[in-house]
Amino acid sequence: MAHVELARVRKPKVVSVVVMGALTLALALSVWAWAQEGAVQEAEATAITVTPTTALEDLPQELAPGYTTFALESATDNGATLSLFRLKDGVTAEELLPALEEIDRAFAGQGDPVEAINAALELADIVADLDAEPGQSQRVSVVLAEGEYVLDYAPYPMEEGALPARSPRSITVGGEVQTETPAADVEVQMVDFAFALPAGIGAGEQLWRVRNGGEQLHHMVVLRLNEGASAQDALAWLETEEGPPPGEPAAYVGIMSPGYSADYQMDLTPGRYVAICFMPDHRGDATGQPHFMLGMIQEFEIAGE
Ligand SMILES: [Cu+2]
Repeated sequence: MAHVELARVRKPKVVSVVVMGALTLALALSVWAWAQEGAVQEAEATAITVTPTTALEDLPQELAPGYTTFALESATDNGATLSLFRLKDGVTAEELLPALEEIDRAFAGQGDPVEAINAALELADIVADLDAEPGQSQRVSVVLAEGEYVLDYAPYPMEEGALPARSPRSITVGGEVQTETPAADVEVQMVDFAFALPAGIGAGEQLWRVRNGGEQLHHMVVLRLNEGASAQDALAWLETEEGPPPGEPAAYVGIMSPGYSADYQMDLTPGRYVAICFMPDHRGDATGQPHFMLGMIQEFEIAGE
């Protein structure tokens, strides 16, 4: 099955997939698919759910601050992404959209992804990021601060090489905090350039709180390693893209800006896993290298029950 997944090639979503080769890209994209099974649950506190039939103009334009869940369900024949941006002071939603489209073009080979990412980050932070393969769903919970937000929904382009059709919706977050933030089972830190995962993470349903404590964008693709495979094998495979992959996609934590954290309901089986960040080095010297080349690849274990 993994080979079938890997053979599929689709256009990358926004910021997710920069300097990767085709196979790596396909792997990262197919990760979204499996992520769903482990990460999806019905939520009582879901504030916003977007499905293929959602009338985007009917989504709430105002939300209370505090713990909020966003859910994305994709169509059976086409996946989709849902990203939440918090606008910097004085920036409007109308200004953000062209910057996002510039990123799309850069990833399609018409521009410099690092420049395009940094330009967009001048306008907004990435608060949450969902990606659901065809017929799948994914959800994330975040603590919203007051401010002006843009929720951007984009079905995957139907044609190879086409750019996503973005449907941004403005949301104002303000007023009294209405919700409580639950305690997390597992806390994970992402920094430049490493993952800090606690030892002894339990199997089964676990609420992971993943924080970006670095100065660059990060995300986390989780692979379940094949018997006997290691993070070294994963790195070697990512660098060469030769032979079968050393593991299967198991979960996905979306892109987030520095200082943000997001909750994902995981449901991993006991075994050895590797966490990988594909974001390009986009600050300082901005080599554009994927973060896994700079150390952001970490093996970890899910303990038996
Ligand atoms: Cu990273």
